[in-house]
Amino acid sequence: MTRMVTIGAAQLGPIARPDSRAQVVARLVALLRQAREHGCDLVVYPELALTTFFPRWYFERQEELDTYFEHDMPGRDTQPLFDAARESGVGFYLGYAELAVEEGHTRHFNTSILVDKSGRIVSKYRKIHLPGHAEHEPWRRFQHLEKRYFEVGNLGWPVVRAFGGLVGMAICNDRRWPETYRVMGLQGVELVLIGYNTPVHNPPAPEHDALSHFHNMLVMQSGAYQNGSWIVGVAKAGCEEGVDQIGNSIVVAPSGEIVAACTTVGDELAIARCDLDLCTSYKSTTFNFARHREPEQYRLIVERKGAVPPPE
Ligand code: CDT
Repeated sequence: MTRMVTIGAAQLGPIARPDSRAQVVARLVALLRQAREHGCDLVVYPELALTTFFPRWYFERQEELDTYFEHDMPGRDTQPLFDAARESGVGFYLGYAELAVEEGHTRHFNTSILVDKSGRIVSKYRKIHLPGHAEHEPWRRFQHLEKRYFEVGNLGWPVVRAFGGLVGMAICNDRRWPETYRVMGLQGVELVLIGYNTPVHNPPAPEHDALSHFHNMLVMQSGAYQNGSWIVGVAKAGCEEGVDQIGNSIVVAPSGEIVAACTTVGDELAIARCDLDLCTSYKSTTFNFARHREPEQYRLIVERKGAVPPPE
């Protein structure tokens, strides 16, 4: 038996600061329609896919910052994407900046949603691993103020039944952390969707710049293999407002192999036919968690604070 899901990694090229939501949504709809022509069930867009990557600037006025956030999803400008999904029978993952009101408090999250083929939101995730810094650091060529502009996500890593399998989501920096995949792996995840915006240049560690593609592939290939899951990682790429961002959007099989990849740094669709049943081969053998994980040992080792016991 096979459970095939055809997935389009819908990479975006740069979004300029003055670009309207309507302009960006038109690009997303064009990619979704292209995906439908190629028989896709699902398209995956990047992190913060509706605007330029605004945490690269320091905003003094909250009202100006809030213009980058969505109050409603779908809202007036994003409704055409939901309509296109329903008309085409193609679901999507979308990253965006969410302004939510919870228990009377206004809250800001870096969020992704999963929308099914009928245009209905079936899952929501709020980014947990926020990179960067909270204070303005003028020495940087560009800022990375995610720790200032967003709160840590409060929804955990939900894994839901959708597209014939168990689907989870993560956002950008989350992909560098093994906990992201393992928390979903422990829920049996078969497909992890990840959008990202990764500058080539990392101001606090420029010595890593030449390795940015390698690290991108390393973390997603490891996460896929070690949890027996498909992973789709999709970039906002290219030179956006003077900052070069990596592309390198990929689809990774549970074997850890890359089966599809974008080759440009513009709007581009890379397509893979993903057999979710391939996960079983890994989840039932090498990574049979019930059989081979040793959580009690991990707990004991952490309690000893990682100290190696003295030799007898
Ligand atoms: N958006 C985001 O999370 N970007 C970070 C930059 C970190 S610099 C190594 C990322 O992990 O790609």
